[in-house]
Amino acid sequence: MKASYYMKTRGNYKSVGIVGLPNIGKSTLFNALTSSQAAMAANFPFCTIDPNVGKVFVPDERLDLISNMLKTKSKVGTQLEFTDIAGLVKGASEGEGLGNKFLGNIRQVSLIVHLIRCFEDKDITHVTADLNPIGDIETIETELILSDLQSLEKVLQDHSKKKSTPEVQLRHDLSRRVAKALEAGIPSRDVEIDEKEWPVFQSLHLLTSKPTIYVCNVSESDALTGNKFTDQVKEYSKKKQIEIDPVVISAKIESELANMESDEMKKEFLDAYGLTNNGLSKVINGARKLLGLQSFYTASEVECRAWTIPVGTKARQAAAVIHSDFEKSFIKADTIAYQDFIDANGDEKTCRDKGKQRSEGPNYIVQDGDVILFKVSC
Ligand SMILES: Nc1nc2c(ncn2[C@@H]2O[C@H](COP(=O)(O)OP(=O)(O)OP(=O)(O)O)[C@@H](O)[C@H]2O)c(=O)[nH]1
Ligand SMILES: [Mg+2]
Repeated sequence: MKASYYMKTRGNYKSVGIVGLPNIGKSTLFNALTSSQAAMAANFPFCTIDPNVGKVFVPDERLDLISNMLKTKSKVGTQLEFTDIAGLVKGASEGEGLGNKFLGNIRQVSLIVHLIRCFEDKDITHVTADLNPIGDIETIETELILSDLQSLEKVLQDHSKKKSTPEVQLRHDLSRRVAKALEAGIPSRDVEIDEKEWPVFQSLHLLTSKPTIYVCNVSESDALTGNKFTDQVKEYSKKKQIEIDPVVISAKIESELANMESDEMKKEFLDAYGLTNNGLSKVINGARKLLGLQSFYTASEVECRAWTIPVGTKARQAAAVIHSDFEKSFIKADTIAYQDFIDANGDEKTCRDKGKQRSEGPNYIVQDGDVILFKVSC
């Protein structure tokens, strides 16, 4: 199985890193995502040196609907952490442009949002004279591959000094196999890894093991339709079997939207570009999907809340996300599937009467969208 399969099922989630060449709009996108001006965005390469980290609210239409139905006083969504990383350049793995430091920042994140410049603007400096999105993608991916090859070389050198045990042998063989794939230009996330090898693979902390989403930054006028550059990226992504289709956004539109206070203003602004909603939701929810995350809900007239859990989480562990004590004091999870809850207009009693509320035990595998009332002992 491919390495990213395990990434999905094990739900190893920390932070999403925005990665790309210098001066292409990474900090502009970060500011839009975090609705802030926390990151300095300016027209010169390497404007960002130290990473900016921020929490981003996950747009959640289901939570909005549940909360509207129940007319709740308070609504609390889940969050996802994003990190705005400095621009990488060719030669980064050799230390070019503070490359090793920046590559180290990528090591800390669980998923890569690879931002690609797909807008033409002579006033905004680019690393190459002509715009070449595929060349740009390959520049970044080559640096990640080279950096991983360096890491594996060290692992293999260390092994040659160690006494041979089955564990050392497994690590050695796996490292050799992954290095061979990297030498052929295949990122380690596309290498077949079996269950036994998985913990060792994870411990290698390879940059190319991270699932990736391509995000095309286009000019305002191309936000609705995309352009010839985004078509190239889409084709490339298909060829490389990237799990999530590239997202086309205008970081400029998104950052302006994020600064608007009222919903009416936002709607008017989006209408002017023929857009119906912002593109950030696709980036955020795409990242969550690739990280193998899902939500369950707690819903009452006082508060509606979404909670994040990895796919496959059992009811007892889901309860612990609300409060760590709930893991021990868990009695049962009164559960209604999302669609049943909506069909009953958010009325728990109707669900109960129709037999749509199930009393689940600790080993129940929570489903995406479940509306749950946990019973715990005090
Ligand atoms: N024309 C145009 N300019 C943009 C767009 N997105 C960002 N910019 C401009 O490009 C410049 C660089 O933007 P940043 O967000 O600082 O880019 P960055 O990728 O974070 O740059 P580094 O931190 O230096 O790697 C700024 O002047 C932005 O206003 C866009 O979609 N269109
Ligand atoms: Mg920046």
